[in-house]
Amino acid sequence: MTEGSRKKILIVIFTINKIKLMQAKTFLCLSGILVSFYAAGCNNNVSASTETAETVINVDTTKFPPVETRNANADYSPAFKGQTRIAGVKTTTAYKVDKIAEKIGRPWAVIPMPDGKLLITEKKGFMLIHNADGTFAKKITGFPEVDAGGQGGLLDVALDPDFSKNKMIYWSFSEKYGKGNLMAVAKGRLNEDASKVENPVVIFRATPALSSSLHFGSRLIFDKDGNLFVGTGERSVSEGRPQAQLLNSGLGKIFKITKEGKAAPGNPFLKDANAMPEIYAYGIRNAQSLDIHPVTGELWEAEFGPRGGDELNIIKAGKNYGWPVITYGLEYSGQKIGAAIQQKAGMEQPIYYWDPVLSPSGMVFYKGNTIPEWKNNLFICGLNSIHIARLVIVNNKVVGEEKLLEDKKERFRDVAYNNGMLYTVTDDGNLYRISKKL
Ligand SMILES: [Ca+2]
Repeated sequence: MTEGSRKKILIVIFTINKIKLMQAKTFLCLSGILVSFYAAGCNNNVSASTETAETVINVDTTKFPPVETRNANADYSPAFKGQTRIAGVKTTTAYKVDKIAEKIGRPWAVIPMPDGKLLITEKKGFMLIHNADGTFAKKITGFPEVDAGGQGGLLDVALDPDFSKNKMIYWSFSEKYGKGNLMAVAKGRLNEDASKVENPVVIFRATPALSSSLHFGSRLIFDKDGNLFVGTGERSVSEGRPQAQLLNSGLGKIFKITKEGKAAPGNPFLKDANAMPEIYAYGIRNAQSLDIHPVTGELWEAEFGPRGGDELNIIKAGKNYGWPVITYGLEYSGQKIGAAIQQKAGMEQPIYYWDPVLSPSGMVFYKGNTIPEWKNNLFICGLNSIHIARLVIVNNKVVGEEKLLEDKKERFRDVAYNNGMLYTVTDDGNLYRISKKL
């Protein structure tokens, strides 16, 4: 962001605070004009003008240095200013962090249910329901066997958009298959007392199977049309890595499938006879973070880089996200990867990257207004980095970064939003609630 555009933002904030006193109808009319004014003065392309003015209220991106102060692993330069090590921000609204459950094993995912309870997956192959206050409610069994070990197990879960009526749930897991294993997606119906999943059936497999306990991805998220986005990895073995670039392989991809596991209508490679029709985007290393932006409706993804080069991407149909051809990271040995290039025509740039790494696991947009400065901010769990990254985003660019919950010194595995609060689960088996201090 340029200095000039920052000033314009501040003018917009000031004006909006003043006009909050006006009648709602007048406010709506004026804010449209103000947003247009801001958009016109900004160097960035504005794809979602309604996002802009609201997002930056109370966020001052001029006070603090970048939160990352360590040396980078690679000596690569970003493709554009602000692609890494953005200015630091600090939340000014008072909030509290409560540990509301502990000793819940190895949780991998947490999502809210329509009644406010939390559905938590457990890597070993079952799920738990906890009440909103953290107390244990149910253990759900009946899932097909998982190939546990390493990064494998029962991984993500998503509720059917019509869950209240049909009680269908979808989950991803590592499955023994052929001579190896792979990431599979299954669905089943939660029974009446929510203790068992009925009629589980695998609807999709990210073939081919390889022998590896790593890089299964995965995340699941429904789009507004009721199709399911699925992110997976390239299995972190030499045989799998180059397949991230191959459209006839299910490794290192983002898929879009129907509730039956078929290619979603409109998928970008439906007419390519050599491509898996379920592929939505490719060139992915290991996607463990997906969410849909609450204003733009676009799919956002975070993925693990190797040593350095963790990425935040906006996933668009048919696009190539570059792995392993372009990357801001190095091999774990310190060697350069491939031709050691970071940009290439026809390959998408991450909108943000980390070196040293964040190790991004689950992520979620803060979709409410309870903590106003967090509205539409992105919260990403860090594993090795033992914090939750808060990213302030304006016009699809990261403009501020904050480290949250550093004092817990835990590996954050997944984070969910519900009713103005965030819930996060850790590898130590703790469930935390982050809420506004009243
Ligand atoms: Ca990439």
